[in-house]
Amino acid sequence: MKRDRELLYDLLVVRSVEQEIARRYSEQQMRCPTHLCIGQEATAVGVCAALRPEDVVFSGHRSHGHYLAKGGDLTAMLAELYGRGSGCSAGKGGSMHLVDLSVGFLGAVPIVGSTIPMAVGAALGFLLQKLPRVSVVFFGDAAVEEGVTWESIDFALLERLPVVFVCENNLYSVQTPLSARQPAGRTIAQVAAGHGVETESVDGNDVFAVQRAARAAVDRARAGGGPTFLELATYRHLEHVGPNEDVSLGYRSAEEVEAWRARCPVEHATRVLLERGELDASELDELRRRILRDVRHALELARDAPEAQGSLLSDVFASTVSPIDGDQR
Ligand SMILES: Cc1ncc(C[n+]2csc(CCOP(=O)(O)OP(=O)(O)O)c2C)c(N)n1
Ligand SMILES: [Mg+2]
Repeated sequence: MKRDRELLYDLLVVRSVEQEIARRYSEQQMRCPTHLCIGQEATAVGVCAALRPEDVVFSGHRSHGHYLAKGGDLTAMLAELYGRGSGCSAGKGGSMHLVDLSVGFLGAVPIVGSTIPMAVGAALGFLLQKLPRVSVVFFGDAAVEEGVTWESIDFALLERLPVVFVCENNLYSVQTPLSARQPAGRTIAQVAAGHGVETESVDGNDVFAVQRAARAAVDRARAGGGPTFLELATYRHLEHVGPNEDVSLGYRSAEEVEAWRARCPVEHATRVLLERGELDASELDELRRRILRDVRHALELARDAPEAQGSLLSDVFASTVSPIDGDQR
């Protein structure tokens, strides 16, 4: 568990990193599609705060917050976005293929739903090896429309695996709202509970509530109580992919975006700590300045690092396949 001040610090870091990426993106030096998590930071920070270093985390296409909250190396992440050899995937994966094995961030994969069975596999490994470790997977509301999600949950239930399924429900899959994808009058949490998995719905923009719910789920998993499904209600402020606002596209209203911006997770945590007198305005300014300086320093290191070298076929399982004769194995 982290103290409330530490949670705020982590939120400020993730927000600052995302804002700086957004600011630099138009320079055209980061050449990978980039899904920012501005507006959703509390899910990553709250859940990861409930974990031990030896626990593991999986994620999908919108993974910066998850990677950073688990302790992933910032410069290596930014170098990955810049396609540098020092990137966490050697500059060949980009924003959607983050990994930092040293802190248990076992990986992000952009195929929707694909890391859910991987997280279940890691949890099975922990059970078989009798290791008191927990596996967590973050996914969006679109992943509950993939069959593999429910197959994975069924198996996790059957084997009472130490895994926590974290659904970040931001109401949209790209530009399609849940209401156009799911039958009316049924929530994701109800579908999960219908499968028999312990389920909790939480305000995903309240980092304190997220940490509490995650802690209960993680403790249960570690104690042999099996999996939990957390549905965290949240909202992305910017476009699905890229650094821009997108109200002009017309798939969501300005009023809706405004209403969720008013529930910003970073502002919420800031307000709570200021009101409690655990932080004052000048400390906050100083904290923000220090974080921004460190983030900009990391960005410069990443940007100025040498470009990725070597073959695209190195570091992949299929490295024995010739690019000319694909049948040769
Ligand atoms: C299996 C699969 N189908 C389609 C896509 C294309 N795609 C990329 S992101 C995305 C939407 C994902 O929405 P959600 O899971 O709710 O996450 P969010 O982007 O809202 O964070 C889709 C359909 C994909 N990557 N993988
Ligand atoms: Mg979504």
